[in-house]
Amino acid sequence: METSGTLLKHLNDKLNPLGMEVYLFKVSWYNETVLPCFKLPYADNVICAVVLTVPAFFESAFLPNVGKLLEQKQTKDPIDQCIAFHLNETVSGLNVGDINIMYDYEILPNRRPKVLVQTAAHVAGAAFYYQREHLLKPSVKLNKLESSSHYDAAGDHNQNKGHCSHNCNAEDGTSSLIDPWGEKRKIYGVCIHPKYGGWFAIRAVLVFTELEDANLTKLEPTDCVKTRTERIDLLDKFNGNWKDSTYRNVIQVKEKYSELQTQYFLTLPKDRMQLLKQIVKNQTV
Ligand code: B12
Repeated sequence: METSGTLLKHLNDKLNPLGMEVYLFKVSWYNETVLPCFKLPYADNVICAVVLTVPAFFESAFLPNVGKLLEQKQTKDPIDQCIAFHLNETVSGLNVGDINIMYDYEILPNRRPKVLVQTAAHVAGAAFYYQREHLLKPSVKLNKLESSSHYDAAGDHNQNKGHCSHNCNAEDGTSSLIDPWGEKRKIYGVCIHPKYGGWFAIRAVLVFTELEDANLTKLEPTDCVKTRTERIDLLDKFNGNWKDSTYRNVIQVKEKYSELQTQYFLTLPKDRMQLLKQIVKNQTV
């Protein structure tokens, strides 16, 4: 039977060379953070892994297999198919019992996401999840009672819970209660990776349902967008102009998506097959 340490090593040994990163967390860390309607139905010490794809994924794992993917004539999105293939292959043969793999795009019959991958990335220490609440003061510690979650316990959208009662001041001297977007506008949060800024995606959460570790060490996410001004800028860019990708560059990054990868993701899903056929044609000349 694997321990959480040997499991993490196995996952990263297999997935790092493919441009994927893995971070572990306990169910309790996630469940303590989200509203009841999003909780995962597992015991507190059950081990989970959050899986990211970083810029190298496209060239290391995806492009080399595009030819094969096209031959299979699947209806599933080719990137999703590629990720599922590698995750299944990576966990096959592990002696850990039942594994529940939940992908970022999976939605429950009640139309809620199966798992909130940004929260998972934050609690696992993979990438800091910046939300509207982080403007209240620098490095504010959120907790579920103070945060403005978008659903209440019954799962309804709730946009009026965003006010923190603290009268804390931001580092630039302005009142923490001033929210630049006003009460009504919905502002989505975004995770920033310390090495890749916004040039990554959070693809899946694996639940190792029979593996428990009460002593798993908690890795804190790196807070790399520190000031209120930078955080406003980040959320403005993510919510206003995400298509221009400037939100991804809010910190100095070590590596970003190649031109081809950027072109691929900016292509409408319905036109991606055509682009892939062109890529395969170019690979063979
Ligand atoms: C539905 C969805 C959308 C919807 C709605 C967005 C939303 N955030 O609600 C729409 C279609 C608008 C959308 C758009 C985009 N999306 Co989108 N989307 C999702 C999806 C599938 C679910 C998000 C969701 O419904 N959340 C529900 C709400 C309630 O969650 P929440 O706001 O985080 O609230 C929870 C937290 O606040 C937590 N909480 C409470 N207190 C505290 C305290 C702490 C410290 C923490 C950590 C958490 C926490 O509890 C709350 C729940 O109870 C996720 C993937 C996933 N499965 O998570 C991708 C995801 C959020 N999208 C993503 C992206 C990139 C985009 C787009 C740029 C398009 C794209 N794919 O390229 C645009 C940009 C947004 C925009 N400007 O419009 C990325 C974000 C990556 C990142 N770096 O953060 C994700 C994670 C997908 C991925 N594979 O990486 N998206």
